[in-house]
Amino acid sequence: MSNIDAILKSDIRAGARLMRDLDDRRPDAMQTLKQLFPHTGKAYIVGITGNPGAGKSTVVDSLIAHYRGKGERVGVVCVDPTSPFSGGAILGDRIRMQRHALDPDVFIRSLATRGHLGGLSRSTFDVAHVLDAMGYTRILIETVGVGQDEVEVMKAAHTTVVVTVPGLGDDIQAIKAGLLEVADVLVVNKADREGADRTERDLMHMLDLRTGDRKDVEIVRTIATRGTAEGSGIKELADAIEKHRERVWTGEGANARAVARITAQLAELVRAQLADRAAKAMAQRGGLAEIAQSVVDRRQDPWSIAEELVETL
Ligand SMILES: Nc1nc2c(ncn2[C@@H]2O[C@H](COP(=O)(O)OP(=O)(O)OP(=O)(O)O)[C@@H](O)[C@H]2O)c(=O)[nH]1
Ligand SMILES: [Mg+2]
Repeated sequence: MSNIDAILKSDIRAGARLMRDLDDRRPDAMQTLKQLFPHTGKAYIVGITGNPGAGKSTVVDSLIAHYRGKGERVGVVCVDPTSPFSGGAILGDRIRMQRHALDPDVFIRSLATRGHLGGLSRSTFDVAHVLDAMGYTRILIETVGVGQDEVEVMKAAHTTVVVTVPGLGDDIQAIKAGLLEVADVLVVNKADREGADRTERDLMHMLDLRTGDRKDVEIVRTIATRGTAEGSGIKELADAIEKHRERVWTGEGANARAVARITAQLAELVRAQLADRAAKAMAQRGGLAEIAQSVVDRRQDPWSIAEELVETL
């Protein structure tokens, strides 16, 4: 059986191997990915982002249970860009989702920043396509929403869920700045804690300030630690995601939205490839330290050097 066939038949080992090889940017892996592309496009991708510790992994874990209950096959990408020593956090994500580890219809893949410099969203994009080709019809991407990189990662998603918690206070302002802009569904998790009302009101107020289609955002309260049990809010969250899907990804306007999404992804791929080339070119000339010295000594100006370096690409 060829590698392509194995992946289309959802062979776990073949899928995991391809993802590893893609990490290493192996040309044969890239070739396989390209050949898989015609077999993709069936998965619905949900991004889950929010503050560190908001309960994203717990929400993901409960959503996995929900979708499995409906017979869907679920792929998960956990992105942990915050820490270069990411073993801990990724381990935490894994432990939180461990009850699904033995389910062959759940595939969990973790991505760390290491080896993905500037290319985190590209790696997420690649992995999502492999999962899609493997027949995982529901893909969940978890990422901490702290920087631009993570916002870029969310461009791979059809629906973006932003997870907040009660009592963040000023942090709500931080959410407002970046994350609220990308939210299609807002979650107030840890609703078993005090202050969920207030948080919901604050969020609603912020949403009121938004314009156009970005206004149409549902707020859902969850207690993710209760799994799919009645009152956990997970079913309501899944419903809100489906509503967004219907509103945006079916009927009129869906194609324009798809074109906009791919346009953003293409731009990101081009940026990532150029960054790769630049990194290689700089490594070949033994880094920039020597040239930097000439700038320190005012023998050369930094703009000309940057231009020259780009010319060599
Ligand atoms: N009380 C309460 N605790 C929760 C709830 N959901 C998650 N937690 C707890 O919050 C802590 C963090 O949960 P995670 O799911 O790891 O949060 P996260 O956002 O994935 O964290 P990072 O990936 O490290 O940013 C854990 O101790 C969870 O058990 C909830 O609904 N209520
Ligand atoms: Mg997590």
